[in-house]
Amino acid sequence: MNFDKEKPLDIFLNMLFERYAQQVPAVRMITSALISSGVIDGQQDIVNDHIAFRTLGVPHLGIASFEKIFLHQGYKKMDYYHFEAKKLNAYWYAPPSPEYPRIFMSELIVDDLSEKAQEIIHRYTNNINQDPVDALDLDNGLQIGEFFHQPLWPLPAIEDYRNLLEESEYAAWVIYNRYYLNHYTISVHDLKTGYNTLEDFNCFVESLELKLNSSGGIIKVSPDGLLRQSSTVAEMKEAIFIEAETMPIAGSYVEFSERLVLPEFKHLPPAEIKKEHRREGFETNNADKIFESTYIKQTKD
Ligand code: OOG
Ligand code: NI
Repeated sequence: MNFDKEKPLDIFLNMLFERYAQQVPAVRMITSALISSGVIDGQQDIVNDHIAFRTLGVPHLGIASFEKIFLHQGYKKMDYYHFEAKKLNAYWYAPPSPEYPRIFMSELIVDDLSEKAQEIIHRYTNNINQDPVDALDLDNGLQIGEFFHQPLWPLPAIEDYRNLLEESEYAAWVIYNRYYLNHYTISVHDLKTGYNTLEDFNCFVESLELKLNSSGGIIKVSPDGLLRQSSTVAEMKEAIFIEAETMPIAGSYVEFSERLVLPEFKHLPPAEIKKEHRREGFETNNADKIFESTYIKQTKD
């Protein structure tokens, strides 16, 4: 990531990344190991395939609110994805120019949860009676950066967190972590030989003693075979709830993606392959499993 520091998008993406790198040890571990292995000179040499956010589908919040931030920066809304069992909707957004990451934005369909879970969520969000994004100056990168890290609802009670966790691990994650960056994604096909396939990259990550998400297999592959993804399991962090109660909860994680060259561009010499010659977008079945990087089944051991 080598951003022109003047643009609001550069400013808030850097703010998001800085906090994420501070909070998620795997981020710096992987970057440092790539540097000491001579693969890259620094973070700026890693191509960020996409970043992801999670939201709650309640009035004034959710995708309809959150996407305004990115649409204003020139992002284009692309395909829709639905996750029946997890009760989620998602879209991906194409960046205004190729040096910026794609965005994967999902939302919990709160109306589909039990009465009890809805009651818990609404207790936290009921005071929000207008879209908080409408109050932002979307040309002010610093203000947007602060918005991502500023709580929109009170710190949860531990029993509310536990109750949500039982029904929707996604709901529990958002009630605590809010709009923190959920993950960034290292584009492995942009690295050098020995690191530029997901098989090789996963070996390297495992050599750092980081655990990979095994839901649906370590490497998630789209039906066309061209989008391949893996991710670390979110590290558990001791979280502080109201009344100073604590409990370890899932934070954020790191993803790795390999986008293969589309059949119609297979004839191009490797040096001429650009982003637009590779598989675009996302894949419902891959994403469905990647969500589980913060789920207990993956984080428990
Ligand atoms: C997003 C999971 C999906 C992808 O690349 O398909 C995803 C999340 O965990 O919020 O990142
Ligand atoms: Ni992702």
